[in-house]
This record gives sequence, structure tokens and C-alpha cells, in this order.
Amino acid sequence: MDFLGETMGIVRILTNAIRLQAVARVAQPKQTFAPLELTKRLNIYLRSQFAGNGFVRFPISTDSCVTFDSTPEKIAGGVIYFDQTKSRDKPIKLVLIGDIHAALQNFNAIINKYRAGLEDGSVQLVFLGDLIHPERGSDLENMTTSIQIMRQMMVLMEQYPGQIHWVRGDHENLFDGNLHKGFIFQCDEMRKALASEAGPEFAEQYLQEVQAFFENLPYFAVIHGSQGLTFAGHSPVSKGGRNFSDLVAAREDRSGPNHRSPYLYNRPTCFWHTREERLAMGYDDIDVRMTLKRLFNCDGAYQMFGFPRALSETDLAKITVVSGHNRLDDLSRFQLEGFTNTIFCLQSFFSNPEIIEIEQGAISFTNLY
Ligand SMILES: [Mn+2]
Repeated sequence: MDFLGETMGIVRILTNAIRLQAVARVAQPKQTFAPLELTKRLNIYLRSQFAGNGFVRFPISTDSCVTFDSTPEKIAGGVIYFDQTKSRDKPIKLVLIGDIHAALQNFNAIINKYRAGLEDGSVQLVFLGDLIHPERGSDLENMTTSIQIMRQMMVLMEQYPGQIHWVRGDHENLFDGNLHKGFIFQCDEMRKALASEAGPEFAEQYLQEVQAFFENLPYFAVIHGSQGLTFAGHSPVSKGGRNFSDLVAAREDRSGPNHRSPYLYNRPTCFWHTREERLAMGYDDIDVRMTLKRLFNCDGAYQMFGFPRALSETDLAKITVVSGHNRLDDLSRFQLEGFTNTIFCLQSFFSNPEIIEIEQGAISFTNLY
């Protein structure tokens, strides 16, 4: 090849490269690249987040929990333990928030309500899953507010490290083909919306990173103070209970196409069933007790939670359970009857939802507005 030909070849390659770059730039909206990088940073953070200001995240799975990521240091699922037993200069107020389901106005109001506490380090927020996907209305396929909430959560998690906790719900998933409302498949809609936001060059990478983010989230929270012990999660009670190690590792059968986690989708505490109906479905008070008993007493877990011995039946009966996940038509809070333990279900997409505040282990309710 002569010199001119070679030069023209190089010029052509360079021109193509510049044109490709230009296409990539044009194809993606300006905010897209930041969330991809932010999601990557948070995934690294979530996999290394073991202890913070008054909490420990029990930890570690070396199993392949993250669908698209085979690095060995991952932690997925797991339990965050908030220790309010120790006296501090500044006690931490923990706030439990039920399903937001894309209600952006409520989400913003929650952040504004606790902004000062986030700033001075006196407040930590625990969102109990299902922040995304509209729950009702004619707009079930519209993912705009879901994406805004997701981005805002990620920004806040980085801005206030260890103060914003996102517990995973069954909607925090891009690949659950069973998840639909009125046959609108919301995981598919979310994938489409994210892919179009990222642009063709980055769609696959972005989707993988977001799914890894969801799978890196904790599944449960234990809050322990001098005035009480609370076990919280999106769907915290499993049939027959789970060992501490199971919960920590979140090892689960997600074989098959749908990635539906049995840890995130259970209804043993479903409010609209009578005790008789629950029994007929195979769910009983015993599932709540077994969940707590196995969580705290198996594998010597009580030691990790700072108890000198395994919890007695009397101790276990006093534990409060807080759950999201159950639809409470026109109610933001529901106390389930017919159980030995006190069980509250929370939702946060109604006009003026109630949220739970916990200080020194003691629970109180407050209205958002
Ligand atoms: Mn749910």
C-alpha cells in the first residue's frame, strides 16, 4: 500500500471512530452516563458495606448471587443490624418506610421531612422495598417517576453513606416475568425505559449494572434497642422460617427464567385473609415464630446480635415484625390480628402515609404530612 493510501486508511478509521463517538453522544441523554457510573460506584460500595454509623451488615455470600457479576467478593441479600443498645452522644432515629411504588411526591416529602437529620447524622432511613413501579391508576406502564426515584435514591445513598438503606422488594428486579398488574409486565416496561434512556450503546451495560445493584441490596433489617427488638423486611416472614445463614447468604432457587425470590414474595402475613383462610393456605402463626426463632437462634446468630444466649420463647414473642408488600386498600398502616407477635404492614403511596420511627428500640408512628 502506498503512503497516501495508508494515510487515507488511517483517516477513514479516525473519521469513523469520531463519527461513532458522536453517534453515541447524540444517542444518550446527558444524565445517562452519570447514573451508569453512579450505579457502578454503589455496587462496589454495597459489596463492601459491612459496618457504618450504628449498624452492621451481615454479610457475606461467596455464592453466585449476582446474575451478571461473578466477582467473588460480592455480598447479596443479608441482614442489616441496627444496634441502638449502646449509648451515643447523639442517638440515631431510624425511620421505616413502606412501599413507595413510584409515588414521587411522597418520596420527596419523606426526604424533605428528614433532610436536617440526614445532614447532622441523627437520622437513618430504611426503605422496605418496592420503591418503583406504579401500584394503581391508569398509568401502570409509565416508568418515569420510578426512574426518578431510583436515581434520587442512588444520589442520596452516595451523599449520605450508611444513612439511606434500600431493602429489596420483589419489584426491585428487571427480570421477573411473573410480575404484572392487570397484565402490564412492569419489569419489561422498566427494562425498556432504562434501555431507551441509556441509548443503544450503553443499554445492555446499564441494565446489567442496575440488576446487579438490585441484587446487592439487603433483604432484612433488625433493630435492637433497650426498649424493643424489631424485625423488618419487604416480606420478612417465610413459611417455616429461614436460618440466619440462609438469610445472610440469600441463597435461593432462582433457576428458571423469572428470577422471583421466595424471600421477597411471601404472604404468610397477608392481612386480607382470616386466620382460617391462612391456615388453609398453609400459613400460620408458627411461620412467624419459626422465622424469628431460626433467624436469632440458629447458627449461633444471637451472639452476632449481641445476646448472651439464645432467645427464649418469651423473648421471641416480644419481637415486633414490620412488613411492606401487602396491599392495604386505603390504609397506610395495618396491624395484623391473630398472631402472637405484633405485626405491622406499611405502605407509603397513599395521600398521607404513616411511617415508623424507632429510637432506642421503641416504635412510634408519624404521618408524613
Ligand atoms: Mn412487593
